[in-house]
Amino acid sequence: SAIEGSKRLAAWTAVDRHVKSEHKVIGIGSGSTVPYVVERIVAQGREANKDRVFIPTGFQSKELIVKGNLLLGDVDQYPRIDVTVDGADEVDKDLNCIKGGGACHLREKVLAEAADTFIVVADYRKNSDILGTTYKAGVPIEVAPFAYAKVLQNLHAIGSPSAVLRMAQKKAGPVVSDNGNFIIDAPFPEEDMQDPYTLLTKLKMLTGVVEVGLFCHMAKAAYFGNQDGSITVRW
Ligand code: DER
Repeated sequence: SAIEGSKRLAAWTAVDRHVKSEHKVIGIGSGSTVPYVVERIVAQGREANKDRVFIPTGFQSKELIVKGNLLLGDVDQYPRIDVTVDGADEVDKDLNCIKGGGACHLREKVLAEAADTFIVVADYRKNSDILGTTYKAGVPIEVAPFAYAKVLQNLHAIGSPSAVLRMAQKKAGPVVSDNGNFIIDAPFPEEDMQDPYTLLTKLKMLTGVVEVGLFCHMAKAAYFGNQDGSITVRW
């Protein structure tokens, strides 16, 4: 499909440009675009990958690394990462991202911050001016299960009356992250989404919030595959 092709184009272009032979510790994100990232890294060959280590951002990410016969590493052992490549749910004109559609944004943000270079790869649906234009489910917020009702109450009071606990599709009850926490999806009006950093600081202060799916001032570049087979790069 055009969307899969655009994901692959974004991923392959980003890997070709940013995962070079001198890069040895590589953070691998989560979602449906990063499989093309791993595919392209594997295609660099055994020689290029033999002295590299790959750090996952969750169970799905770990499986990609293992299935790619790449060496799995832990962020405890490799706190400094050369480059992290990850997807996003939406990217604005200043490269701020909504992330967490896959409920993986806590570990993703740790590896994005730990990397010298953090690169976002996405299909054309994610390329926006203002966050919230295309990704309408709201800001993903990872919360301690004990506190979720209180966080929901506070979100309703500070401008997200439609904030909801993310319920699982193929499991009774809420989505549970790889860290054993719940996810709340909190839609905010456009004026809040125009200043994602201010919103991020407000949300992080809510007691019980573990991490917020707003990645501000973190991405060095974003690669978007377009419907017509071209590529858009923003930095
Ligand atoms: O949860 C995330 O942030 C993931 O990176 C994910 O949302 C990316 O989306 P994708 O499946 O469209 O790559």
